[in-house]
Amino acid sequence: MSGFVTKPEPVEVPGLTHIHTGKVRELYTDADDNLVMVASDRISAYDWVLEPGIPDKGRILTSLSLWWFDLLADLYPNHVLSTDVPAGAPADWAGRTLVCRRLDMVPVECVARGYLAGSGTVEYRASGSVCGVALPEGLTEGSELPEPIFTPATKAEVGEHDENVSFAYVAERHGAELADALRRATLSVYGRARDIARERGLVLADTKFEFGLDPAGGLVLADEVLTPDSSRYWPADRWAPGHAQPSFDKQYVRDWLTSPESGWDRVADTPPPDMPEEVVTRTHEKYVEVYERLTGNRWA
Ligand code: Q0Z
Repeated sequence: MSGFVTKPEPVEVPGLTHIHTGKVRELYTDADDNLVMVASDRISAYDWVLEPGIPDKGRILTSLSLWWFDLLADLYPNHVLSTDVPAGAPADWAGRTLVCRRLDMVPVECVARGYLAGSGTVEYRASGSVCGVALPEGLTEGSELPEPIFTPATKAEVGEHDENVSFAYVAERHGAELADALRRATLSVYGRARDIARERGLVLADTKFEFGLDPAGGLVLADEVLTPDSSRYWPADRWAPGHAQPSFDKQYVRDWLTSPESGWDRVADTPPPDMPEEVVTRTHEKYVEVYERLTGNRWA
């Protein structure tokens, strides 16, 4: 178990009810029973939330999520109602707050993978398949898959990792029709995003979506979409199967944390030390870079 070095106290805002502190985001409800998602500058690595925050991270990820929601709107509707800062909330919530329609969430983490990485590689090496999807022989860490696959997971208890499940399990639990709709939605949104990212020099290796149901039963894209926190982006010009690919956003953090310089013992379950200024600065630059590469806009 791990988590926060010190769990942040949620900001109290009159008229809002705080309902959840995530690793890097806060969730509130408002008087209209809408949800208010507030992205912080917190960053996590190796399951720990580190100090200090990364300047602009909350606003960059919120901007990216909005940019993707717009690009995907012809495929699926999304839960965003407004980017207005609720009355009485701190001014620094601007740009990192999304007011969202409260949906009946489907409790399935809808993961699409176009490349083999991380837990997918571990499972493939042991069984030749990922979440029950059989894959050809000869793949290695970083390989592109013959076609993207849907690898659902179930949200774990606080502090635990999501658990990969088979498509058959999702169908059993939620019905074949919904399972099929989730798979189709996940793969169509991933395919669109992968192609757009690739044109901009980024490999979108995998990503996780969460869907809600609108009152009529249609799927609605919810949560955050296609941010570096919910997705693996790799620089395309450095992509080469056969070894772990550098993460676009967190590579400096991970490299420093696992180097002797940090003095941190990952195995001992002790909190990591504060990041040095240079790691924060270089990581900030990577978030700006992923934003600028994807959107073609300058960050500031
Ligand atoms: C999203 C989460 C966050 C911590 C619930 N539109 C929606 N309707 C109902 N529920 C949700 C949403 Cl987005 C919902 N989460 C994830 C977000 C902080 C956890 F900002 N939990």
